[in-house]
Amino acid sequence: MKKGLVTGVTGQDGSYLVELLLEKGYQVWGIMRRSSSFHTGRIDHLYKDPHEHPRLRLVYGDLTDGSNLSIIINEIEPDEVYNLGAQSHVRVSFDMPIYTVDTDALGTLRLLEAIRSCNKPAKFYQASSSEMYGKAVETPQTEKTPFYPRSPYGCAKAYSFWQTVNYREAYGLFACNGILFNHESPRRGETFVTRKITRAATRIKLGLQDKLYLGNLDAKRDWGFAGDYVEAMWLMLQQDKPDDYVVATGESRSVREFVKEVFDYLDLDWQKYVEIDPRYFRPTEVDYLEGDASKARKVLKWKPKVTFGELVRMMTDADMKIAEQEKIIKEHEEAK
Ligand code: NAP
Ligand code: G4F
Repeated sequence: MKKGLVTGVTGQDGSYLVELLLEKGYQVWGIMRRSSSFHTGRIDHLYKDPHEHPRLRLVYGDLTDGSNLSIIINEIEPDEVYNLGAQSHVRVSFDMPIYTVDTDALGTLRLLEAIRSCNKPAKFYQASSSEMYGKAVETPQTEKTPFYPRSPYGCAKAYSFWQTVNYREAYGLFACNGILFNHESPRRGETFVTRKITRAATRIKLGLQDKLYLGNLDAKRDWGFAGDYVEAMWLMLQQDKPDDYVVATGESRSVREFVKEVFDYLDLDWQKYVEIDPRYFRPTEVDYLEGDASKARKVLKWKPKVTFGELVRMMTDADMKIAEQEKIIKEHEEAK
């Protein structure tokens, strides 16, 4: 039975990837940070019943703690390591640059060192990001497009990208970068713009909220579905040779278009509810991302399945269910 180890297991992608690896018959270990509150909501359905999923184990660890990563890797001797753990919020990386670099850049290096010094070095997947293209020098972006990162997060990811390439070339590690463009889902963190919009719009529809405050509506992103993208991660590690791949839909839309699509779906006029709050502007913005995933299509035989419209409806429907529950609780409390 193949052994997979996933950092960032409690995050959006971690939860979809673990589902995929379990489906494929892997024994899976997830590295989880210690927290003072529960943060396993995205994977509770996978590990709460150990009889149903005896092949998922969670261990405590942190990308800032190299000795802990070495111990975990040496004990488990995984076949495949997926490094999804990160301080993944671009705006927050301006507030916490040192922590972001420690986790997202040095954390990758710590993991690569732990793998290199293991008796049986695992195949390695690095969660690289389209944020590395930043002030993009060409459109669409491919594996050959030079990087121009625009945030501490983007710089940290560019560092990890090159360390991954260098460990492949210097030590012969089977190490791959997935350069993933934005991917969303009902499990997306609520402070990323898509989920912020679907949460707010559904609450507005049910009278639970009056306004939605956003930053730059002109930024354009290539948005896909997270469930599709984790399949590309897995495929990269099943190839004969390690390599780097762009994973994207090839379609780009502005934040304004995403807002309109969601509000239209709910039969609401977005202009009545959306206001601009400069707090959400970034010191340097990434204006326009659009990926060319031709290489992934050709070599991995991967393509996205969920369309933009389907993604919007999937997220809005899921958040409507949450808003309905919130409304019931509110009415119950008001009746007391
Ligand atoms: P996410 O939902 O924010 O999940 C991040 C995960 O990393 C969480 O499990 C988090 O744990 C964990 N983590 C944070 N700091 C850590 C640390 N110091 N040590 C160990 N774990 C830590 O992010 P995502 O959307 O799933 O993204 C997965 C990866 O892909 C990230 O590396 C992200 O940068 C990258 N990426 C994402 C996208 C996208 O559009 N989603 C695109 C390109 C690349 P807690 O639950 O404890 O916070
Ligand atoms: O949803 P976002 O915060 O995602 P961003 O910055 O593109 O980063 C995400 O995708 C990257 C891949 O390219 C990942 F590597 C990264 O980990 C993360 O998953 O913001 C998208 C756009 C930005 O241009 C931002 O300025 O939306 C704009 N925006 C406008 N108003 C807002 C808001 N973003 C957020 N988070 N909140 C707002 O109120």
